Amino acid sequence: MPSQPGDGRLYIDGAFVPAASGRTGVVEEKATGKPIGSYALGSAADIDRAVAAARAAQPGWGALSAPERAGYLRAFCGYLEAHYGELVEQSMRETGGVRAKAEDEVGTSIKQLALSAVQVSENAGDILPPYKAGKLSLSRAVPLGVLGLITPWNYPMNLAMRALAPGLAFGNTVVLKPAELTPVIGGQVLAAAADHAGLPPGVLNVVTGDGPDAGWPLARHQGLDMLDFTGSREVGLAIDRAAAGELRDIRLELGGSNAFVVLDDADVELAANCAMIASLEFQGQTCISASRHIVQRAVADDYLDALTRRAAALTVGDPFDPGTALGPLISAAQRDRVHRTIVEPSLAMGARLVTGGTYDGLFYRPTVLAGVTPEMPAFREEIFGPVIPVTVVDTQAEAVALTNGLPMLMNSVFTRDLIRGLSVAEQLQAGEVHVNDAHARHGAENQMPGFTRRQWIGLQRTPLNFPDWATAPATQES
Ligand code: TXE
Repeated sequence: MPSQPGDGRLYIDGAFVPAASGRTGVVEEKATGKPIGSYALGSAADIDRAVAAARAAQPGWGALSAPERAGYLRAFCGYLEAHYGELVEQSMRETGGVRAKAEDEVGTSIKQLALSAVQVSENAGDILPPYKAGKLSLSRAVPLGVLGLITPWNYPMNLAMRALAPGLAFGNTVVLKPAELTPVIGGQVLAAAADHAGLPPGVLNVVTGDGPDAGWPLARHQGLDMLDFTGSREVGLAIDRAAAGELRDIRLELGGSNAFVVLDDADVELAANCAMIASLEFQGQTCISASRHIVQRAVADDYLDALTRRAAALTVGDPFDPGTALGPLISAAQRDRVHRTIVEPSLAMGARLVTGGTYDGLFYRPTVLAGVTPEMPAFREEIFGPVIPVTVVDTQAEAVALTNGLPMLMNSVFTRDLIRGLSVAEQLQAGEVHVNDAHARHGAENQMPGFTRRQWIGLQRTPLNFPDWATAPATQES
């Protein structure tokens, strides 16, 4: 039976079905709190059926020829392209992000699918060097089998797609459990696209529901060949601990406290401009957000001034208003986490509020905190909100040591000397470092996981082409 995204059904074995519990939850527009749909509250029984369907479908899907699988992926992609405008607006309502953020999310998902449709025929295997006379040695790439995906609410479609698309391309089948705050754009839409594209039953299954009732049974399911989880450290660690000793293939992308390092020869206006993207894009609710700004004393006052002029000028409000730079936070729980467990305790420990620090409902003003020290939560925690904590250091070596003292995903370094920037980048223990740039998406983070660890360094030589936030605060770079 066909389905409309938002109608509260699961997608299992090629059919749109109610949850075994018969229960549904309400999908809300984040800026207004208005109900905009429903989602099924799946549980262990639904997960069991979905994994069984994916298991049954996998041998047939894995045995298809590369052009056949590519054809399905192109049809899947075609559905997203045909519904691009609606999907962007669905993402804006469900996540609270402004249009540029939603376009980035849906656009990146489309590109990922297009890329995977080509990757279908890559990496098929190798002919190995001959080690024994008279023998031809081959390596043949084979699918892992059934993948379980648990995804978060911040970039719901894109973070599902970066595993879903290459996973399907290489002959795996999938059970997806999207975040309960964004079940339509992160799950039901993908089920509708798969159904429309005519994917064989069981190749993609979508079980919506909350973390403990639907996520945990999927994370622990012994019928999976690989689990891919993107979300909080707490849940990721619980999954990791529970799986210890099981020799299961688990891939976790958790949070971190990313650093934004401003050295004493930096162009502070450029750095402050980039900081608006790095720390405030999507209200700071991005795993690669700059969560702590580490600044050398010689430029600290100028940097703080440049930051504050920009942050204070930004408009917070309805994401559909083109003048809005920051929409609402995702939930009251997230707002309380930012305000009560990060901003307030840091102020009590001696940080100075330079701008912001107030909210109206889910709308949180861009906030700059000065005098932040490494013991404060504003320095230690992944903030996941529109807060810029500034910590002053005397030397470059101190900046590097402080940065490396906490887990992180991505850092930025600002200096007029590119060789110095490269040298500092090499000393930072992050998966990705940008010199004189915000967390520019050069696509590395959306590539398939490989079998080697890679560090990405971006050297920005030419002027950046996004607006100067001092004069054009109303638009947001995607
Ligand atoms: O994450 P959760 P939350 C960080 C960020 C944020 C914090 C909390 O710091 O403030 O996490 O966000 C599912 N077993 N990131 O509470 O709970 C859940 O249903 C199995 C960083 O929303 O980890 C959802 O699908 N699954 C991150 C997914 O896990 C469980 C993005 C993520 O939710 C589960 C999001 C359980 N017991 C938050 N409990 C990033 N790296 O981008 C929940 N889930």
